Amino acid sequence: FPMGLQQHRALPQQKSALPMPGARGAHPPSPGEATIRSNAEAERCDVKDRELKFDIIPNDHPYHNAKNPRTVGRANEKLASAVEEVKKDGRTCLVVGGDHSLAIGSISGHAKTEPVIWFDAHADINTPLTSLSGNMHGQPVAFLLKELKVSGVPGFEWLKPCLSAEDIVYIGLRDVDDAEHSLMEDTFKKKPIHLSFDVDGLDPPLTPATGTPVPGGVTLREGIYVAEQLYKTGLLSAVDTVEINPRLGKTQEEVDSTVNTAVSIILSGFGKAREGSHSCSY
Ligand code: Z70
Ligand code: MN
Ligand code: MN
Ligand code: MN
Repeated sequence: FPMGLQQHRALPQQKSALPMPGARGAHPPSPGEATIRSNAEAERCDVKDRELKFDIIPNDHPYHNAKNPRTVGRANEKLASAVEEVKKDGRTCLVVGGDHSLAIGSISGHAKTEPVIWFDAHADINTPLTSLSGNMHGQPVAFLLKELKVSGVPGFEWLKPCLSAEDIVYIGLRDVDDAEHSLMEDTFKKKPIHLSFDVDGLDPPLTPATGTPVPGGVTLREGIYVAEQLYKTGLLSAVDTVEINPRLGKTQEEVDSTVNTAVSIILSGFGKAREGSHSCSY
């Protein structure tokens, strides 16, 4: 978070660029683009806008269950070059789509392939063979992963998969197809997790007996949620809980609340569910 703040202060120097793949390639800029630009400029971002125009390829027959492969493939080829240019220009690249199939070009163009955070309800890891909808926006991760070796798709002759399974982290998944689930099990090796939990990450009133409290921390509910979810992975294999210092409590109450907070976090990490430890009968 401090880094975020610093970045905010540094905004006057910040350059960004928008290779806008407006599906219709319309000029002048759409109201959405104008809104983004004016807001970004009000924050003193130096905005350099690029508008990409895409061709609709006629007779773009499906490749297995991938619809419009040539149109989507060529569009992504253009987008990849645009993103590459933006990065060469030393800018932070913002792409405003479009559907999620544009990540194929955007991530490919980002070249050295930095780790990717895939924030989505969906895993988007269907292949042209497994997709039930045929929608390309449900497939970009499969196209990008070296492990899945998607190839032979017309329109994507230019594409070299650039992501390894360990480069991608999903956040928000809650609608994963059966085939996607199997693909993910095969692709993402499950590794043991080590949780190193400093109680000063929590909001100070929860753990007053700690050395360096900082306002604005995580709530107890959020802290417990993290530990519960890690327990549920079945992969939590070591836990540190640190910076609990009863000698720093000004009152017995402060000591107790600190200890109780730490205990709730620990127990959640070891499988205590908030609704109690009843066995499930429904
Ligand atoms: C489904 C499919 C999806 C976004 C829906 C849904 C995928 N798994 N992705 N909306 N962005 O069609 O492959
Ligand atoms: Mn998506
Ligand atoms: Mn989605
Ligand atoms: Mn600390």
